Amino acid sequence: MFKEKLKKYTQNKNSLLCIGLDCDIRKIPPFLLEEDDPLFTFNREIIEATADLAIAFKPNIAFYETLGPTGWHLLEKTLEYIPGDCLVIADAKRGDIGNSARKYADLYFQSYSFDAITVSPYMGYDSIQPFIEYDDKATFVLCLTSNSGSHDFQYLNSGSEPLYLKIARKVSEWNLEKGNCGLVVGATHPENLSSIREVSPQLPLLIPGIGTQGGNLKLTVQYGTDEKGEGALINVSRSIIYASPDENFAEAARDKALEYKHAINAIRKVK
Ligand code: NUP
Repeated sequence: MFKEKLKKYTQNKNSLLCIGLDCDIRKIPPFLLEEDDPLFTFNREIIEATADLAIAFKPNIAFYETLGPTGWHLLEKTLEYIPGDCLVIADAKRGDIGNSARKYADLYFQSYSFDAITVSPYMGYDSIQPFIEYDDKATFVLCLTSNSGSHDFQYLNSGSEPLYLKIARKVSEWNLEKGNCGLVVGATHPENLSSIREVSPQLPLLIPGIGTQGGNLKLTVQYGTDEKGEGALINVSRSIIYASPDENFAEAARDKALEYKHAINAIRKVK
């Protein structure tokens, strides 16, 4: 079960850190371009250098799909390389009518053995139910995203509350079925995290937006974690994996990951 694994890894590793594997041929250290498979070498080195500090890795599927068949192969090889004591989250943001959503669910949870996936709530329950049916996996529903466009729809008033809170409430209801839902909330809206936590105290939160996007780490950890200082996965992608463009890139990524892990824990402690 995802929630048990999350708790166990959080406690065993004393960490909330999730590392985003958003590998990009234009951003990896140039010396790697001489390798047979530069992106795999990059992912492998990053995973090796940071796996003991992270409770999860989160490949954003766009960075793999963009390469066509080679990308799916890269994803496969990368997944094989991630150790068993790390959760693996497919940041795929899927959502479609039930009949089609089932195919996405089977792809990520059966053909590939991801522990969790991100999905869009826009098409409603039947578009998400096929993911929830996999009771040992987790389904993280976009609630309040980190980008500026989040203001276009997510804050719209839906009755007595903004849409993002309605989503948090609905997902809490869906969670009653199998206890395997979560929410995605951007670290760029830390002040809204506390109301989301209030509405959904039992849901794990996947929180991207720290580092390059400028999210507020202190408030994110304070408001995003549960009463035990757990129940959140704080994602950092570019600020860790591209910490250095030089031969020491993996070491630099490890240093950054350690820095984030410690910074998060220092805030958890005084929460
Ligand atoms: O609201 C969201 N914001 C966000 O950045 C939801 C996401 N899933 N993400 C993803 O998290 C984004 O697509 C990227 O894969 C990662 C953040 O990357 P970075 O800004 O730490 O490099």
